[in-house]
Amino acid sequence: MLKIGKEQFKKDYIEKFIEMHGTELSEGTDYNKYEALAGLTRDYVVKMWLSTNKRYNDTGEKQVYYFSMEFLMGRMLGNTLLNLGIRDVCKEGLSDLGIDLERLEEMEEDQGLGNGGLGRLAACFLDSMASLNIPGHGCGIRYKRGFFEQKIIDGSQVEAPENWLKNGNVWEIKKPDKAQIVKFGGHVRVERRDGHLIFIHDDYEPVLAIPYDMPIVGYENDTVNTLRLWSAEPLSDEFDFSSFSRGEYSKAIEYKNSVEAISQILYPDDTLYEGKILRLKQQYFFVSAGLQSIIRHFKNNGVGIRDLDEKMAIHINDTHPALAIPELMRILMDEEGLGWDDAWRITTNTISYTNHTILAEALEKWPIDMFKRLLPRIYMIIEEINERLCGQLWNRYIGQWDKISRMSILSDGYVKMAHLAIVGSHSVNGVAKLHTEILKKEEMTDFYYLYPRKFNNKTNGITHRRWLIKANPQLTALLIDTIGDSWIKHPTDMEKFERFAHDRSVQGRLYDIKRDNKVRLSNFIKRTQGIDVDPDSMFDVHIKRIHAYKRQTLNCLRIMALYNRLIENPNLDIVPRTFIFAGKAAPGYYLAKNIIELINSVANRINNDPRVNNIIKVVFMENYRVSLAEKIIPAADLSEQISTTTKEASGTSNMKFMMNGAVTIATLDGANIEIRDEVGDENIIIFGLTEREVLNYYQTGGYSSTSILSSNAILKQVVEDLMNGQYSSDKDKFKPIYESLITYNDEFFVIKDFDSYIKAQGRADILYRDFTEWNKIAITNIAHSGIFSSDRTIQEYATGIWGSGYLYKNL
Ligand code: 26V
Repeated sequence: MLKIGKEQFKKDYIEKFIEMHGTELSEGTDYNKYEALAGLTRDYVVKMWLSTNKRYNDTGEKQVYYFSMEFLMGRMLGNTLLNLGIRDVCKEGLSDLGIDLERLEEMEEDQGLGNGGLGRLAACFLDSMASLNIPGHGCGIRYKRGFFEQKIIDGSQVEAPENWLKNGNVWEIKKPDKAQIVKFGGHVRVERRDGHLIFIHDDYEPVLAIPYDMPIVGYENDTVNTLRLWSAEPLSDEFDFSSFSRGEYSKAIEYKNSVEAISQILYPDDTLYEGKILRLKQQYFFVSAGLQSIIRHFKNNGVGIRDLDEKMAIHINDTHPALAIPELMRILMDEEGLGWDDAWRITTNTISYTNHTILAEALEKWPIDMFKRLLPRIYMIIEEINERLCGQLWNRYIGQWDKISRMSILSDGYVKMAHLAIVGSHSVNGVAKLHTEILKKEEMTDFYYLYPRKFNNKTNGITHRRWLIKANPQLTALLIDTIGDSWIKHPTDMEKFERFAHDRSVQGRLYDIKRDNKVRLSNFIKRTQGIDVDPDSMFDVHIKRIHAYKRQTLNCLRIMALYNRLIENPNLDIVPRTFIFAGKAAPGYYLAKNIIELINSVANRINNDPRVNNIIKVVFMENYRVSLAEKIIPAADLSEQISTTTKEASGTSNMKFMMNGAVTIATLDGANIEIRDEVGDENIIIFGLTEREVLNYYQTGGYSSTSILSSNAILKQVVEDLMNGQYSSDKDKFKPIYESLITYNDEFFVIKDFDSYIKAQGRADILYRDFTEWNKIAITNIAHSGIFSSDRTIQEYATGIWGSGYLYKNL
């Protein structure tokens, strides 16, 4: 454990400041002060980092590598200090120097190298692996431009380029000596040498992959793991690469630009698959660089190539890094000289795969022509994997050609990445019980029958260190005061808090904490959005990517309905509410952008209507990101988790909200089901179609949104309001939404679930008025949230999939 007293810290800090900036502390800006604190923190971390690596080399423990196209880390400083166990000391020391720690923490740019749930999950997992002493490291891409910055201009989303590296990044260390070369394009020649076939890759375009390492500090345990992000650079001129054309200036520039493009941008899409060659390049780039560096590391440490599967576990976060399978085969065969069977054994023993969505439009498949041209050797290996798979299927499913072609990795002119991932790994998991069942019974059922033992569930989790201890210090203090602090290392100990569910004084303290958080958020909303909101109203929060299946439309329609009711009856007895939305739409997702416009139009209308604006308010908060979520979630009363049942694989904000004492209004989808199972029906508000009903509609039809509309006057009115100029002088403005509901028969059952949603919101109103009941529910939710710590999830991965970590060794 790092032991640093306040006086020592102050001395170190002042010295660091002067060393970095060459001026006195008193002359520094807040940003300078942040840089010095972050730089000092890094110095503290570095020694531990080295000794952790030394320990891993000495013990020879199995190492886990988490490959992901996205890591949504957010800010690093606060959580690193917290995990080092010195955040309080720093806070006091800085305060002696007249500096506010939180103000410095606010100076840090979010590291937003991800779209949403999948990227944030990767970040929570890194924190949990380090905190559980599991040797687990991240491998990804150092995008120069993270997720775009969202601006709302005249109610519409406008995307601005993001530039998180503009002031440098104190957390990373560039490691040019560990660079790797990744080869694209060219041709593969086969030669026979000493009775073996060897594959020679000519005329390829070489790309230099440079790693940047970031320390991932475990919670008070002296462990520092590594997040290694790769950046693409052209090979420098000194390099002699005969097979690649040089000398021509314009070609050289073209080469430089095409290489640099690889780590330039994060694709801002989290559902729609697009066959963009740059994305395929990105995937192979980081997978190849990562695997080469891992294998080089083990070889340098004397690990025999045939023992690799005992020394490493490679996890692929969705199919995006699935090229790890053929790439590992290539390295083992072409570079290390193993035969197919040995290489295959090692590869499949090493690799495991998580699926994060069943949305068909998100399933990756690459046009074979494109694939072959970009990755000729990798394609050959995939062809061989597929040959062997199909051979197996022919023997097993004699004459069932349809089934065999359905399951093939190569079919209809495409490489199907999910099939590759399933075939080439030893474990396939879903991210919540329902999701895993749907994978087994519906989406991947053919493969489930072929490999029943590969399939398993690992319900998602979130790190309670960031999402509770860091984000909600007052609630943390209340927990420690009432039940002690054992839950920090053993989050399920939070159950002890349930004893206080009916304790009036604890209820009162919880209420006060929530109110303080709401006041803070209200001030922030005033400062950033210029809107006055009432901290005594219910904060009803819907924050996540904007997507039709997440049904921000459903939420918006009920606000429109409520508005109509209030206009009709200004004395309507309802709980005053502040409706808070935030989320980004993919730049090319027209409908999602239209939903943002609708929310903003409704906000504009309601917030400026004196007949209602002291009862309800609507706020769309700009530029949703990790640091904003950390401000909003602790202030939420009601958590909106209203996706179309079967569509949300898990959800993770649902867990963050419950842990912060919000009450959930939800469909029985994703992990909402497990939350319900934990807290009981009386402590959650459930509505909407069941899984069966939804699947029935999808499979057998029979749904008609218009026929429901004709029997519900309130709903009919709000749907008309979309098109009658009520919310825009341009009557066609919300036509995309209208058409999705009516013309295209409401794919996500917004119309169907409307009535049951309104009733559920009525129940929320009744509960909220009952102070004791509401706070009892909040306490119960907090008490049962420990199981949703990503520590539990990671423990399950370690023992059930990776065969790594302390608990595994002691089984
Ligand atoms: C998918 C795709 C599809 C093709 C092109 C680009 C691209 C980029 C990212 C993704 C990932 C989308 C999947 C995702 O984020 N799923 C979410 O994963 C969360 C963590 O498991 C889970 O809680 C959410 O329910 C799920 O939507």
